[in-house]
Amino acid sequence: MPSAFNTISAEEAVAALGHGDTVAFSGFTPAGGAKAVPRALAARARAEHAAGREFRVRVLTGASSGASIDEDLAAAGAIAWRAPYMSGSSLRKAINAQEVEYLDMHLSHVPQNIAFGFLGAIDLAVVEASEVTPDGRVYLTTSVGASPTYLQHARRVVVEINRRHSPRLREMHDIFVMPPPHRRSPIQIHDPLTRIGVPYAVVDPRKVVGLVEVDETDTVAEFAAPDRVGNRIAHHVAAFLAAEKKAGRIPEAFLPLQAGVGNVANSVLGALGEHPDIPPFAMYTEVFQDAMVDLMRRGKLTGASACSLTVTTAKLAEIVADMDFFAPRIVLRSQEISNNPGIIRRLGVIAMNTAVEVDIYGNVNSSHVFGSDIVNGIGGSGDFTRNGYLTIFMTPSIAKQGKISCVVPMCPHVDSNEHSVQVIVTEQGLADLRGLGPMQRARAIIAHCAHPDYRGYLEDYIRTARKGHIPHDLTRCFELHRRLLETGSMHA
Ligand code: 0RQ
Repeated sequence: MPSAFNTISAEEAVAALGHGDTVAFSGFTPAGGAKAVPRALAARARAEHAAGREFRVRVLTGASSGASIDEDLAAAGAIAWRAPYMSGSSLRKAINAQEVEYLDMHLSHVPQNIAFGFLGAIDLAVVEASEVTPDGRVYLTTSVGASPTYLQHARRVVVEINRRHSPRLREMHDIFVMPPPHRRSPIQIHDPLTRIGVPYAVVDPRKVVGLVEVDETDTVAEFAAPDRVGNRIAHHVAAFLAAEKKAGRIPEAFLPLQAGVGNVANSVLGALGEHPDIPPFAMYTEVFQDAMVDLMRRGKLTGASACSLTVTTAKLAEIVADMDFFAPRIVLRSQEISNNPGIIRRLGVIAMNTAVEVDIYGNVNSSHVFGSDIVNGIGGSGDFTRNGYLTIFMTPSIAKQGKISCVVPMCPHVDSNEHSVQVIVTEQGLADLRGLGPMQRARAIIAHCAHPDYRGYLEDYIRTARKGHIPHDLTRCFELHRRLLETGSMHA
């Protein structure tokens, strides 16, 4: 069928953009991200800079992005402002050098903040799809993210039609855009696989300035093979959840799991899959990742709700080749729904995320080294941690060959606080903080999670700290961090 829209080049797609404009790209992780247009935008920025003209744009995505945004566009000096999450090394450097303003947000908040103009107007949305119909149905690819909202609110829209992706991916999509408050009814999701929407996002066809033809895979990196530390953490988590079930605090049918991205989360899923006392389970999570494909095939993972299919090219090919099996078992939703606090609370999700460091009272830093240098961002970890039934944070007890203790007296930046964090796990062991006051938490975290090299220091800290509900010594609470800055190690 001939398309109702013009095919344009990626260069034409960015020709009308001006300095200071806001561009919203599809993509949640590299999955389903716009590819050709951000590269053309990087080239345009380089040309403008070479001609001595200022040219930087404000950039939104669903979450992190593929290389063409957080690497190429950032390296071209084309980004002035970025939200809501990122994970590229070029962009990280520019943010920490204060060359780019970065707004680190709970991912579930993005669509509403856009709809109500908290983040300003969107001049152009660039969204990857497998098809757009003349009446404006946009069939997205490997992620939903915030694309339905970007399509709705952008002044102009370019659709990257990516021929590489199977049109059958739409069978997994369940797209529902929440009406504004005060006209919201309860969201009728009672099971991770409940569907409440339609398989397409909607755009006003009059806003579509053109289609850009693309034929490229997502660039999702392979996971490293699980290492000893990851395996120990995974073992502790699996044993804990099995014991919770035995104690009747998790029902026989189990509860849906959420797992953050990364090697540790991948190892934990693998360990849960192997554990004889963990029954088949479902996931209500943000990112569908590689380990979940095998778990699903083995019947250990019965179904998953997510916002993106962040899988390697080989795994995606496996899924697409067997859509009759996978499509009924995977639902891809917008981030407003995949990370929705009300649904997470209702379903009783077990949230498992990774920390940069934790403190002895149970506060978690997921995002800023020394309290100042961004690593990636809070991502969806806060959405799930604040609202989960059981909320678990995992981290190795030490980093950089032991020069850093990941258990410290006070986190210099807090993403998830002592009121939300219930369990902390390192390769040393697991601290169950439920029901414990601050001193009890400190003793449990030091005894079970801190590395033996740092336990003495932390015990001394609570012994000598100023008494109070939460004992602290304001002259020493960042002593480990100061040592690290001054000498390159937290060791005395
Ligand atoms: O540095 O890369 O130079 O070796 O920090 O550490 O151990 O490789 O950690 O890749 O599992 O990521 C929290 C960043 C962990 C991630 C974080 C150094 C360490 C290394 C990375 P090198 P690891 P991982 C939903 C969930 C927030 C978002 C989230 C994250 C580097 O999990 O971004 O949870 N989470 N989203 O050596 C200084 C410390 C350190 C340290 C480690 N205490 N001080 N440096 N490092 N601990 C998903 C989405 O929202 C999409």
